[in-house]
Amino acid sequence: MSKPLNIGMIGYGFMGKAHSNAYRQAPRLFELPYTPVLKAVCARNADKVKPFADTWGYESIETDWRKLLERKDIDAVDICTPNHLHAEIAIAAAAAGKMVLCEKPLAMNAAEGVQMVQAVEKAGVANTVWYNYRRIPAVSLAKKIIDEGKLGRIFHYRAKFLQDWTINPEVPQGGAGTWRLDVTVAGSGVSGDLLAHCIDTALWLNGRIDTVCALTETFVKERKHALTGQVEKVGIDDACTFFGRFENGSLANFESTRYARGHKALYTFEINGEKASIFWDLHDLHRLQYFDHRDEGKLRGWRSVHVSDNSGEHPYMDHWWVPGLQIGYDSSFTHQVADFLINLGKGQPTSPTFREAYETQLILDAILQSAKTQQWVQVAKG
Ligand code: SOE
Repeated sequence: MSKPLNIGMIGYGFMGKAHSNAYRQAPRLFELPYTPVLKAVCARNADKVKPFADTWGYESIETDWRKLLERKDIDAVDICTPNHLHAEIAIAAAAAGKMVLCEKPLAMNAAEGVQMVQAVEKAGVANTVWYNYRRIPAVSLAKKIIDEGKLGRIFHYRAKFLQDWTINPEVPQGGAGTWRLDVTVAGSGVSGDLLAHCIDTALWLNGRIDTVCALTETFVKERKHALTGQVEKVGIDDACTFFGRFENGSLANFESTRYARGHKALYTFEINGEKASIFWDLHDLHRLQYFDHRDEGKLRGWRSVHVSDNSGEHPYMDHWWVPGLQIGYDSSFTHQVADFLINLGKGQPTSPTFREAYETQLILDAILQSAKTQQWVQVAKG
């Protein structure tokens, strides 16, 4: 018998929608020891949050997150707010004995991140950070292939996350939808927003990054602030490129920008090993490209694996349709809910935990420090 797990979600933007959809989908597709119950959604504006609650079937609304944390009928708090509120809410939620699921990036910086780790570990509450791309089946398959040793020694890890939605200088900073451009709310620019995903996947697939050397640029130096109406200095990084070295000796080459005209969410990674290479592209997310040097010479070439086999060979796909029919971006969140609840049933953590996501914060801090000082920086040990 599946037991109810009462969710209290804070925030209702793009991620609120993605997570709510996942809570609805997961128990219908997976056999779970707990069933998410959408108890309450919280946001400051009741008029705005009420239609959201009705659409997704939340039983109630709150307009003060502290009230939500006081409620005895909430088991798990899902933080979908802008980044500057993650730490305060997560620390209070853990102290109130709630499980915490936090949107990425974990925190504004590593100093905040470590306090969040300490809070959930002290309280002994289940926790996870929504680095959803790990759970795209093709990416999960990449992990399986690497862990099986198919690539052999890894030489290169190359990742990019390219967008183009802030090229227009008229795009404001601050406010709903554009808070990602306000450094006091987002903490950083593309590094915390986009590179954070690339780093999380890389840590999972290829291990710890030891040293980094980064370059950042803010192409539009001033923007109108949506809340104050004033033209203000822009404090975020619009673009960030970094090199580095993984602990396993392989070289890191990462780039993210919101100024790559024509690219909306081009997240790609390529890993080159001694025996084989893999390549993945978010715009073609159900495919994993694989090259194996051990193949017979005359047939050797890149294979495009359509990750849709439902016999158990392809991660998660036995819960979906018949072979050949693909699934999308939204499913990565559904998989995270399913994994979280299955692990909860077994008393096991769900990766990335706050502690694991803190590693990403340490790298982000090192990147920004390197860009500022124009020096190579050793990543602090977590
Ligand atoms: C930014 O545009 C954004 O929505 C990120 O905040 C998400 O984390 C990423 O998955 C897609 O792009």
